[in-house]
Amino acid sequence: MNARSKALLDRAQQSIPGGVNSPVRAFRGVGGAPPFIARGQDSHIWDVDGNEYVDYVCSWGPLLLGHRPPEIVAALDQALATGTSFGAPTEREVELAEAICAAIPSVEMVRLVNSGTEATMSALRLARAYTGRDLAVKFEGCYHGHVDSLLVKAGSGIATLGIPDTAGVPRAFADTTIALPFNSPQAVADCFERHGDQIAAVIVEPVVGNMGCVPPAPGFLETLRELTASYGALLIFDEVMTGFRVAFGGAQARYGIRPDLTTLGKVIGGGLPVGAYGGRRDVMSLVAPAGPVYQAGTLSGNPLAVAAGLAMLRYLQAHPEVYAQLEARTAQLAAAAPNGITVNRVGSMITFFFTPGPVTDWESAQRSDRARFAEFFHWMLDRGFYLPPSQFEAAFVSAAHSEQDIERTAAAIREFFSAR
Ligand code: KE4
Repeated sequence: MNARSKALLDRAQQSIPGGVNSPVRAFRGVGGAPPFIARGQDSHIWDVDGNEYVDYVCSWGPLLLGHRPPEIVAALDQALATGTSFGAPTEREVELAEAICAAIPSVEMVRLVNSGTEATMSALRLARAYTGRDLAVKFEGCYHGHVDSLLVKAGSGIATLGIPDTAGVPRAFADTTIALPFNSPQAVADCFERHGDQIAAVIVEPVVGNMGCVPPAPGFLETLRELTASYGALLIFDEVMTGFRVAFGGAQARYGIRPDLTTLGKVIGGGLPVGAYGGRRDVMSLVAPAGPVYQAGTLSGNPLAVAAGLAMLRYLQAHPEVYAQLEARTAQLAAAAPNGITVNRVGSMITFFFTPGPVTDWESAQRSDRARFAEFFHWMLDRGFYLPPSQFEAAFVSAAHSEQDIERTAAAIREFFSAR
């Protein structure tokens, strides 16, 4: 029953494009109308019609501790008591910057922004300034936010909607980006042989979440590190999704790679709008007002988002056991899938691809049966399990997901496949 959601969608579409403030929320990838959410608590959300769900979207990654964890709610209450925004430096921003730098050794300096898109846009501008070069290399199926020049063969909502390459991006911008197959070291080597002296940076999701979850093949990240170093390009790890999720130090800690720049978001905001970019001190020192690379933001480092982010990072630092729990519970979900379904998982990021697989890049991800995924999605939704509404997205498990949540979800997954 979702009469109120349906009515709200009709109403929303009069004043908001598609009725949503981010395309993937519109369920275009799975059909049907999205439930409008009324509230969340721990691992559950309730829609405006009173339906309850176990939430595996978790706001697309930020809610590593689930909805309204007490530590973050308390930090927000405390911050609210002293103001919401000053547009001036505050001590807590320094504490969050220091916490990020302490957690991720490659990040010697960091700048807070308001979204992952701002982070990747700024990191790319910085890399171009530092190298004096224009070209960027990205990978098909990876999504780095809606940065004009990076909306080339992108993943996430672009892949979900099947938009070849978004309208409104001038050819000249798109031509500064080279898109290569993920997990293809030879393609990268050939590209550097041809364009190496013009490449400012390689930007990569070290564990892809935006074509669905696709781990790096052994040696792939190492190849990116070696080639960028040898040709004088910068390696940017886009850890907006993986940062503090696949490990406290992010994917770079998990795979032992030291990028030149790292972009962050999601978890470091604890559910409020925060992004960040950081890395080598000699590179970051070019950022205004210390250097000539301009980047700014009215609400960058705002007290509420920083308070939530700081509470999140401090909790994770004090409770490292969270990561073992996330691994174990997400592995239980993975085990529920039958043969013929490819389950890719890294930590608490997981995707059920409806293809025998393996799924190692965008081409193999696209072989998935989207109609079958949509059927699975709605079968699960009708039974109270809220998965990402797209074959090309990662699902997320939080520390709030209980053994019972996981067991019930796994049972539903097994029942779906046993019945068809
Ligand atoms: P935002 O601008 O949405 O905060 O971050 C952009 C971004 C950058 N880099 C990576 C690796 C990302 O995953 C994202 C955003 N992720 C999507 C989920 N696939 C956000 C969900 C949405 O677009 O509504």
